[in-house]
Amino acid sequence: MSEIREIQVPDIGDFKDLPVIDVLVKPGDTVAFDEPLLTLESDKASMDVPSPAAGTVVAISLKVGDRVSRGSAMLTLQMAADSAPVAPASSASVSNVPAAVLPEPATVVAVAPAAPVPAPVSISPGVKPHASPSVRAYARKLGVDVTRVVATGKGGRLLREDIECFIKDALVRLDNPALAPNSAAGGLDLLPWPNVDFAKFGTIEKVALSRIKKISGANLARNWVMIPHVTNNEEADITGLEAFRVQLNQEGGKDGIKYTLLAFLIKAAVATLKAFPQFNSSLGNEDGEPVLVLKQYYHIGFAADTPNGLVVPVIRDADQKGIGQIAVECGELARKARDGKLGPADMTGGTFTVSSLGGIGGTGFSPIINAPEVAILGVTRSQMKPVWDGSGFAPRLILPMALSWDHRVVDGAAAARFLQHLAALLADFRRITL
Ligand code: CAO
Repeated sequence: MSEIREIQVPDIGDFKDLPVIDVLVKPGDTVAFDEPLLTLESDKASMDVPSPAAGTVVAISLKVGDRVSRGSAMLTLQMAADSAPVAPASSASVSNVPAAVLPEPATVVAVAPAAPVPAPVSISPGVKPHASPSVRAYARKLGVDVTRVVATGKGGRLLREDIECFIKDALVRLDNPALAPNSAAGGLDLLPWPNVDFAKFGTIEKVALSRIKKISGANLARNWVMIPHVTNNEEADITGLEAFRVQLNQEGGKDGIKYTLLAFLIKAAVATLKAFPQFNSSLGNEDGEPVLVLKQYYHIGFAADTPNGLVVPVIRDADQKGIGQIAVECGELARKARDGKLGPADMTGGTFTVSSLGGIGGTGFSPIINAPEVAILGVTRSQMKPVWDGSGFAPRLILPMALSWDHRVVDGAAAARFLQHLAALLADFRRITL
């Protein structure tokens, strides 16, 4: 018989004694890895606590209204036979499961191919979504009609942050007539999303979106609609860099580090951001006036593909780290991302993002900016190409690069110079020391 384990509240940042506002499972329910088990509420947000493993709920250890902190017992779970162990097995039949760390909702990935991204959730006008009493009270207090709010919680439940998103969105629309519906200034007076019964046309299967996909979908849709994106393309000759990287890896070295192209890209991006500070900024607001917040730190996010969706872990202070250390940290963070173990601190504070599809393929794409950043670099697979050197064609390894940037902050000439600078660094990495 499979093992029964006690599941505890994971790392919830600095929060303590948070009230349980909803218990989403009951004894006998089967749960999948990452499926929300209960909802906690802080003064700032409500958060779903995901299951760290797949299995069947044996017993619930708490009820709505109880207060919990990291390590509080939530429930006991009979582990699914094929469930990956979430903790070193204890000799007892009931053991503690250490915290899987909750990703911070607002900072989960905001990059994707540039094809229009359908919102992963929908509003049914006039239909009241399921919401806890405290969320309803919160909506009433702020005068929000819950039937107009996009619910992103499990099973279409309305969360406190859905109300906040709705209000922020309304405020932005007030400030920006072009986004207001029915605006004389040409607003986004969109048709409702088509509600099609696909089963009429053939066999279908419905699959629930992962929590990460729901959150990232909402972020992507907002970023795509609200940021005036432009994408510039450039090619970098990385023949010498790739030879150097391969040589470093063949030497093996005492440290056994795998030097990745991504690590070199991050280092070169930092040097380029230093030369073009407006790309390392965010749009802010000071007394109602827009301001540009230029950051003097270089925290570089990188898009990581995981079974549950895209996330963007952040390499902090990349300017102060060597390429070896960046490569090691990228490897560790990518592993944590795939295991669903990234914590809020791993994903916050990014100032610029690199999205590398090179290991997979492609000749180009337009990444969506990871707001509140103002630019993102996308790279695809490098290829040997014949390049005219003045007297003949020489085989050179060419890396396609795409830079998406926010036209409220940057303009096309600056973006072209940024990419030229980056391409020159990648073509001759010695320039990085200048
Ligand atoms: N061109 C050619 N080959 C490349 C390359 C490029 N631009 N970048 C990487 N490669 C090769 C590497 O040389 C390596 O090959 P070897 O194993 O033979 O050495 C292989 O691809 C894997 O590379 P890697 O170990 O360096 O990993 P990575 O840096 O390519 O990827 C990570 C790491 C986390 C970026 C990746 O796992 C990932 O998640 N990528 C997807 C990101 C994504 O989805 N972005 C799109 C967001 S928009 O929806």
